[in-house]
Amino acid sequence: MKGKIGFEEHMAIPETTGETKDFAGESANFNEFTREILDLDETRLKYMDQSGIEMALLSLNAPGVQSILDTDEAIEVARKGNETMAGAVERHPTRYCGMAALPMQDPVAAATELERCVKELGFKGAMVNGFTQKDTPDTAIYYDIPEYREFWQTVADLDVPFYLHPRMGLPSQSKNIMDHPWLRSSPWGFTVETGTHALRLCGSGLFEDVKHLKVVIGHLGEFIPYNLWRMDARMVFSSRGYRGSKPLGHYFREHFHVTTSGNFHDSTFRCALEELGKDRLYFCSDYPFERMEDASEWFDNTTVITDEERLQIGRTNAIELFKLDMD
Ligand code: GRE
Ligand code: ZN
Repeated sequence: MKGKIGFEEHMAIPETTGETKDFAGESANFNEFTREILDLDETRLKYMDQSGIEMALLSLNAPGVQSILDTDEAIEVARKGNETMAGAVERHPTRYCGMAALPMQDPVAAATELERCVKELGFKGAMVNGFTQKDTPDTAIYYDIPEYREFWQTVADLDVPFYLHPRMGLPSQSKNIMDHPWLRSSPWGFTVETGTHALRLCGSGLFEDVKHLKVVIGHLGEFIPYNLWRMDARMVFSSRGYRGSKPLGHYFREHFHVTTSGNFHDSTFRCALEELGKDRLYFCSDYPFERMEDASEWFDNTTVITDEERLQIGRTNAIELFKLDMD
């Protein structure tokens, strides 16, 4: 399919390539990977052309800004990442848009940077890589806490989607899997971490305090669609600490949007589609952690959807969600 739009399409700046090394080093040639994630011109555009991706909404790699302990440095790195994206958008306005990196260490600074990115740079949303560390390494701040309500109000006022992207959990929070490092990483831990954060948002009353928020998660919903029925069923008996006035599934269906990033598989897709409906699903690749070609080869050919639905999930849903100036 030509004309696809992807919005979990990562880039990096030299300041943020370091922590990605551990992941790329597991499988790929790190030098080649680094070249790909830093490149915003020929190579990336060539892969996009080859796989029928017309437009990529760029985002800074994980954990990126979220693992920087010093708040001033986080503000500076987010800004530099965003300026680098803005430069690429300027060079290739029909191929790229920006998703803001945000210094969540300081919710006011994060809101200010988002507003700057949307209003001055024309960015279409934000991508944040999970909880933030701050001041000391063993900190994990999640955004359901009251200190972030005003930040969320800014997101809602700007009316842009907020993409909650994975990162690895802290060692102190992963004691039960410390002797199995792969369980902390992308095969499992990323999803558990991000799914948990998404559920914290749902269960915190956030979506009642701040109306009209749109949150995006990738990897076909970080396990949540598969388990949504059971969670609501069990919470009839066990909902201590839950602060929503409606069932979990209500908030998830109302406020969350789900992408195919890094999860190119029919039966998982079928489940997400059945639970959420075609209006809530979107194509994304997760380049360069995945190959655009693999994402597209699967998406373009899966028989789970009709060609009409392919166009919707691969393109028009994203145009609507991000209010892109495209047909
Ligand atoms: C990602 O950003 O999506 C990612 C990583 C590391 C490994 C796999 C992966 O940051 O998908
Ligand atoms: Zn990703």
